[in-house]
Amino acid sequence: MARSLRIAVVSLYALENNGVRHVASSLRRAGFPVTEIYFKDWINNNFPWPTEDEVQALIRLLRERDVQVVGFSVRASAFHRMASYLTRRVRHALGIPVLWGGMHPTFLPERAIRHADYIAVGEVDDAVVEFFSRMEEGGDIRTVPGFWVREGDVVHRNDIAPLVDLDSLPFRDYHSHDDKFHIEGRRVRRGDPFIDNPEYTLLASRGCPYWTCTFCSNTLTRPLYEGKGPKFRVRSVEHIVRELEYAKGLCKDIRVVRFDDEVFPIRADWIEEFADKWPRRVGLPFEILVDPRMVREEPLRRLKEAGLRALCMGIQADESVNQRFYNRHTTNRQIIEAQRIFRKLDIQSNLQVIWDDPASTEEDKDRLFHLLMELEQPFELFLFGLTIYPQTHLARRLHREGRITEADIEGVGTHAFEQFRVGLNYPRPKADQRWLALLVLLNKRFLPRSLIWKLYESERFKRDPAPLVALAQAANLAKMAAVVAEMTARGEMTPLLIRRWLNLDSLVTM
Ligand code: B12
Repeated sequence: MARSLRIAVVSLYALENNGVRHVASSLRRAGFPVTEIYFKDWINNNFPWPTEDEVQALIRLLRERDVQVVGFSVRASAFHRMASYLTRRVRHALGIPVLWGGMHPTFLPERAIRHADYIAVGEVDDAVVEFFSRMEEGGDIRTVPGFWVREGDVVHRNDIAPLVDLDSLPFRDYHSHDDKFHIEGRRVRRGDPFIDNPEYTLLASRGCPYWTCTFCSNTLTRPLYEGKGPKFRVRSVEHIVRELEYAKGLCKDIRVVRFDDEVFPIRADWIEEFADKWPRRVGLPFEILVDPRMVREEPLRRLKEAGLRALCMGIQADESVNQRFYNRHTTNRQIIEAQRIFRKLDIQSNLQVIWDDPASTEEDKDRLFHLLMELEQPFELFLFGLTIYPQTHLARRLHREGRITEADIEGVGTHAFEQFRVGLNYPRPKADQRWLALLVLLNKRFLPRSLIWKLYESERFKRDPAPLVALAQAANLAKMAAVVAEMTARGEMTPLLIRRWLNLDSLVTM
């Protein structure tokens, strides 16, 4: 059924944005004319405030497209201030109502509704169609599940919408061209800005099978969705394979597929079906995320045969910190064993560590260093700075204990913009600079372990880590150059990726 309400959905600093793409697909399927706007892209540790040119370009575009209602996707809380600024500017210039959706309004609805006219709370792939249908037909939008509506000072709050059946969702749309725009600097480019990306990303599931890590948003969505359907949902293999068949016909440069699931689905029968269909019908290398608790040799062998090229696994911290602070019940033994399996199967492992937490003592950091030194080489190491998301157990606990203030929590704070990936230039206590430099050095294949032990034992670097940090910077740059060369050879390096990663002002560790 053709609809006439002209809607725009805006992604903030993300060309991929699943949220925007899913909402746009659902609305298009229901017949609504939708404009997708990708407002700026992200660069690691660098999210510059929008320029006046960019704001004007957004307003102009909305005016030209004669948009009647605009939705901003506020995925991360750090975008809160940008979203409220753009909301004010758009409302002032065009007088149209503004809707916010995404994880931020889901976790902080009371704060978000002060800025937007409407907010979507939770996932709304189906509910968004109901909301806009009622709006177009002049029905009552104040009672649509999944939405809050503000009329002056009065807020109409509705319950969460039922969780959706993932197999019933339309694929994210890669066939529309004319109604997608990317605004960056003075330029507005028409067309899908992500269509020629060599890496195709998708989710095979929603939710998490573990749900307990205190830093993670999933501890919040779990109670939110209580009684609304199965919370950890996995798509059927057939649905995923069909999506890739669809996408391969349109995104001509796909070289690798990355599954962004918190944890790649682990059910044995699902893996069997996947390992059978993926190589036959998709035939692309792929990457996944795993948890140390789920790593088993046999399923990984099947996935390796199907094209699994690399995986990410969160170590996070030493087991004592993981268990007492993050409520994450993994052990160092599991991590060592998992890495042994990755090596045995020859799967590249990208191991992730969270730094800057207030719980790790010098002894914990020392144990983490020893754990990493014990892991079978090679492996890649990705260091992340602990970001405290609002409403999480972690935020509440640290706040209660007086160890942080509101300003340290995302939304007021913007840590995810500054040290999401750890950089060595960021000001930190000397002891931490030494640890980080050692961590950066320890997985570099061109540096022998005996050297790392010597650097670790040196009393000099304990007093003054500056030369060690300089060495780590140099090793990091050499590593980056090697990664870029490797990716270029595989045809996976693009100007987009170079911009996102290799920003000299905000170099991350690798
Ligand atoms: C995959 C992922 C990524 C991928 C995104 C890939 C992609 N193709 O989109 C990458 C790696 C790029 C990424 C980047 C970042 N991410 Co991220 N990401 C996720 C993850 C794991 C899944 C997101 C997802 O795709 N979900 C599926 C989609 C369909 O759901 P959704 O986005 O929630 O959208 C639904 C609703 O929210 C709503 N909705 C969303 N937008 C809109 C807009 C409108 C108008 C409407 C009506 C509805 C609506 O409808 C959608 C359909 O139901 C989540 C964790 C999680 N479980 O959600 C973290 C998560 C969202 N990310 C987070 C963060 C912090 C970031 C970064 C800031 C990190 C960084 N510094 O680089 C960036 C931000 C980039 C950006 N500019 O937005 C945090 C946010 C927490 C917070 N409160 O701030 C989360 C929650 C993870 C966590 N640690 O707990 N991320």
